[in-house]
Amino acid sequence: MDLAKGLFKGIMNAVSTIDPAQFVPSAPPPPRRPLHAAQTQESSEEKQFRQVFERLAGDDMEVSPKELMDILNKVLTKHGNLKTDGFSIESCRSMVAVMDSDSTGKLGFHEFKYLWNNIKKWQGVYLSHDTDRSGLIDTNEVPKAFKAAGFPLNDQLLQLISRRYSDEKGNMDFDNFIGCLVRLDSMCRAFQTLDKDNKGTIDLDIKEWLQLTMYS
Ligand SMILES: [Ca+2]
Ligand SMILES: [Ca+2]
Ligand SMILES: [Ca+2]
Repeated sequence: MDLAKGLFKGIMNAVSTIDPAQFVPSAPPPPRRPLHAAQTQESSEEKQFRQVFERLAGDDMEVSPKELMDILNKVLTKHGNLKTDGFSIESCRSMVAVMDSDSTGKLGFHEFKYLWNNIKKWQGVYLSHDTDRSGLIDTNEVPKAFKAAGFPLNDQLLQLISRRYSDEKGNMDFDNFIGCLVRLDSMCRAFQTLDKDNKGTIDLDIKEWLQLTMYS
């Protein structure tokens, strides 16, 4: 019990010096529109992406964690400059959970497109901040990489994140980097949604807290 208390206190200390106004999570996915209305307004790029999505998603027109894992790992085989042990089903379940805004358990077109665009953007950040070309983001590269991704974190939070997402040498590989940013981005968006008066604090009851933390 004391251990849990100490751990929680440590996390709260690390987090309490954070100014949420500094974070720039990506813009939230667009609100859902009737399908036919959405499709007629699409640009040619969106139409192309929709065709790709339909192939990936299969008959149910949604991307499951397993489908997401297969897609990401297939794409990775074409990028030898990214070190990774591959996306695990557990990290894909987590990414689907935090991106699943309509609670279907899978990713629909807009949810998937939003995730995909973020992954592409953060892949660029990863490559441009792997300054020693090791294929990994090491301890020295982490702060600038997270800042470039829109999250200027303080040292305490960086240490906390490293404990969870880097190996024992302090190296973060590509799947961990993406998994971490997907979660960080969506938690910041959740915070901003809940912080209705923009005061930098939120008020949750146990049910809301568990909804937020257990489906993530
Ligand atoms: Ca599917
Ligand atoms: Ca969904
Ligand atoms: Ca590196």
